[in-house]
Amino acid sequence: MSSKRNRHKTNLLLSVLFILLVIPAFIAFVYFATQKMVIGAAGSVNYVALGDSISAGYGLPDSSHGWVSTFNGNIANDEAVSTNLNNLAIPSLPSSDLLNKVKTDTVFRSAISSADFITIDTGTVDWWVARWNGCSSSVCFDPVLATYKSNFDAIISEIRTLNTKSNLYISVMNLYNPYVAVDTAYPARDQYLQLMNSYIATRSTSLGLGVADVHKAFNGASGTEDPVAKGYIQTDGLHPSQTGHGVIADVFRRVDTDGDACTDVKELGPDHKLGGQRDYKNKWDFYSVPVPALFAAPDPTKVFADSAISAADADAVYAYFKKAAKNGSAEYEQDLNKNGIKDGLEYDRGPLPDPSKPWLPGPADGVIGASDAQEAFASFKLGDNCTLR
Ligand SMILES: [Ca+2]
Ligand SMILES: [Ca+2]
Ligand SMILES: [Ca+2]
Ligand SMILES: [Ca+2]
Repeated sequence: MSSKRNRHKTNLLLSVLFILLVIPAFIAFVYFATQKMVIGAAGSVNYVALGDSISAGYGLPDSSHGWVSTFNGNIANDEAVSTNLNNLAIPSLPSSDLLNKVKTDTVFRSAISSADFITIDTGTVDWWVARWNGCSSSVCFDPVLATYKSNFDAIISEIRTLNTKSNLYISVMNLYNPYVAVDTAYPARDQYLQLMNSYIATRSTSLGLGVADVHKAFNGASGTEDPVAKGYIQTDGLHPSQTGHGVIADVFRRVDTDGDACTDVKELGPDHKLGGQRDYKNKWDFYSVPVPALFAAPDPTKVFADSAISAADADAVYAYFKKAAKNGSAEYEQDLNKNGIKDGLEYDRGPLPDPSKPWLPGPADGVIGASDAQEAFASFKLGDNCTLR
């Protein structure tokens, strides 16, 4: 009898244990598995590369090591997402042919319509063909430039018609000049290349595109540096070498359109802790400030906001609050780090536009209050950091 009672007791105990431990564990397992699936689905990014031989990786020992593949890996790494790369670049494709592809090719149109990231390199072939034909003056370059401008606008317009996602990101590579050292007798060639680049810069600003300033990386800020001498060009004298491809990928990766120390790629990501869930066209949505407070810095000309938010950022904001800094006050109006931005604006933010997103400060409201310091401190506590790793 006693053994029967014991068995009964054991069974009862096992049932209780089952209810208390196994069922909740199973529910938790199902819950987290579902969450993971949801995050995985949201974290997948479609990247489409449009362009010519530069994006196609022409002439490389292994074209899968071109800048497009590297940049695709950068997106995955920087945003902690999975990516689907569709490289549709075609060697020798001038801008007119790219426009035609975008307008009529079903493969292109389908890929564009579901893209999250699009990179474009176009114009090099237009310019190169004119040069190859011996063009060295405005007579033959003017029509090339006019056609390019019109194609550029039409390509972007068609892409935006096909894909109306609010977070579609398009970044455009400008043109480098591989012949800068050999074309010194024909200045019009470089002048027109730079006119094409000016157009890319102007239109990209008004259309909200990122610009990868490859020209600056290859030809320097002066435009006169020789990329061949830097080892960026293959022996054909035109296409980027493996080193050159690495440089191009890095330029695309580091594009920071609004200049808030978080890259466009980072800001577009799904995780605010990595710098994501932000706007790459809003300079004030990452609460990093110059540290220490500029008015207290031994050499303020060397102090700028960086890509990490620490307790010291909140301290610096608080220091401006203690100075009662506001529109019109000395500390607010001066520009001690000489970056062309009133120091007060660099520390000032407004109330959170969306309290469910405490990492997204509101625009400056003219007063650096204790609440500003609290917002900065909240961002620090959340651990937001957009540093590239
Ligand atoms: Ca940025
Ligand atoms: Ca931003
Ligand atoms: Ca300043
Ligand atoms: Ca404020």
